[in-house]
Amino acid sequence: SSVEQSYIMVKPDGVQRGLVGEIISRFEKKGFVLKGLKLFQCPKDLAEEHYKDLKEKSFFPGLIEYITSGPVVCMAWEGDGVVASARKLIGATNPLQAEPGTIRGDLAVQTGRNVVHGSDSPDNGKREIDDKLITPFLSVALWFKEGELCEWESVLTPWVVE
Ligand code: DAT
Ligand code: MG
Repeated sequence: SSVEQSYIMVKPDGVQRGLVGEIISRFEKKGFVLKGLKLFQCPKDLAEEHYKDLKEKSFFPGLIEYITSGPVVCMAWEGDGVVASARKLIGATNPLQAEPGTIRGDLAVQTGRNVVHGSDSPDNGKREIDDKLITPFLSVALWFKEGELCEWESVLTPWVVE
């Protein structure tokens, strides 16, 4: 797909706390289109690759332990401007600084238990979901395998974008 996609993940605390439906609902209601969805136990090597830019941070071992501590819900959401918009819907990394109305602002209190991930750039969206546009013949995307994404059009799209 050539349209922008964001990798959104309900982290293990969000799954344990029963927030999966609530979090999915916010992206559905906004008008983005779900192209991939699965419950998944993240292995340690994938968690380390996903967060590789943070590997020198003191909190890195705790972050990896947290992300691998239980199942996560992996999602691919598509739409115009979805990456930046999803970051706004999610709110600031520290939930105490996240605005009310955002997912973290409404549902979380601590940076180390901030319930959800969202891609920070369109290129990272591709790296996390579907990187065939970067490397046409070799997919090395992190969270979804070949065949796990659905190519479909929502009948609502013409009512969301003109
Ligand atoms: P974000 O998830 O908002 O993109 P990030 O990419 O800077 O934030 O960090 C990834 C995750 O790492 C973040 O969601 C929670 C954890 N993290 C970041 N900074 C932290 C800190 N100072 N202490 C503990 N965990 C932290
Ligand atoms: Mg980030």
